[in-house]
Amino acid sequence: MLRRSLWIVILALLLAACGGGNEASPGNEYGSAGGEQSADTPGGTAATASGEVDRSKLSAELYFYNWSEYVDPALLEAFEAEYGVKVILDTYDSNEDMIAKVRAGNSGYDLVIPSDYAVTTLAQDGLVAPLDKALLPNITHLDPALLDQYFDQGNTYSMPYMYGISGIAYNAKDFPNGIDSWAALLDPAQIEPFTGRFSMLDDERETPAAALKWLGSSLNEEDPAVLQQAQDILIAQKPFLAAYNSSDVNRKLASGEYVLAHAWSGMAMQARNGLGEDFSGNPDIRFVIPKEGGMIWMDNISILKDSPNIYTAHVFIDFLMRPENAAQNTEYIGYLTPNKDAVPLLSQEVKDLYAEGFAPDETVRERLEWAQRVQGSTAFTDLWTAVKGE
Ligand code: SPD
Repeated sequence: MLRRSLWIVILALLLAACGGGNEASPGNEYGSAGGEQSADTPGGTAATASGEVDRSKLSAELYFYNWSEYVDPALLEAFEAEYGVKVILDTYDSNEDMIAKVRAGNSGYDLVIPSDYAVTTLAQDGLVAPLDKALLPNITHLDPALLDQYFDQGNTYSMPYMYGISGIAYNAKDFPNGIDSWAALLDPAQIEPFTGRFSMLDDERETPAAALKWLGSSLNEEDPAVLQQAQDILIAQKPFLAAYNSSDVNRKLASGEYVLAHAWSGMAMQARNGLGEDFSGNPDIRFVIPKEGGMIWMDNISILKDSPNIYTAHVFIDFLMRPENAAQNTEYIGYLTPNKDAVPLLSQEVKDLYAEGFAPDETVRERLEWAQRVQGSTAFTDLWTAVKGE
């Protein structure tokens, strides 16, 4: 009897030793067996609703594919310091570039940040993994009004990361009377004096949206005749344009190289305030949503279906949703946080800039529109290809 118990103890010790200790195992957080497991079947004690993390299941690395200049690097360091997981960041500047990379397969990324309509695309194409809400207890800090949106009802595949608006950033020294219309960027008579000193976003939904709004249309308009007009406007603008640019508009506005730009609100905020130790801001930068209206959008964090690190990816998302981390990130990148408990933690400086126009007030909200995606339609891709190829 005694001998049998001893064998059971020895067997248990051997099994525990084979199961591995608390060290992270590169490439696959579930150990050396190599098989992919979903967060729904985590194969052991999961992170619980109390926020406990099972460190034995963490991977050594996490590959994060994000928009450029869209996360405070100090937060990635803090995550590594707390959990021993190195976050490797790679960046893109448009949803379409990100989707193309992910669609090609074997991207190697665990996490991506698709905007609203791009979440739907990734979900419909089966490229993102369903989220395990039990591993995301900090979801309680998110503003319920920003959950359950049209592009991912039930937040099956995505958690809100940041949201923002698309309008015009400009230098008040060059435009002392301000700007109130897309004509400032699209009317040849108005842009001719600023030839080579302004940019438009390099984005197949954003830039047609500016032209459509100037025409008085919805930014989701797909009537071929209206789209042709928008295309003509953008082609007529090209000789005056410095560039289509979605990457370093912040720096170029801050330095004075651009006097005017089609910009995302946070990018304009960075031009005004600077970005960490990367560059200093310019106090003359302003941001406006033209009277004809503009886009409101939300970027979301999703886990790729073929991620080998699904558990660790959940831990990272939950870490970003801690109010203090969401506030730190928002302070750094200047967009708008969907984290209601982070808002009171923001500095007065950021709140003042929001009030000055870098965030929409009630009146501005009324002229904002979300981008919808018509499944199977290539209307905007076709328009953009024609404009860029001209
Ligand atoms: N540099 C980070 C920019 C993030 C902007 N994403 C918004 C896209 C909306 N169409």
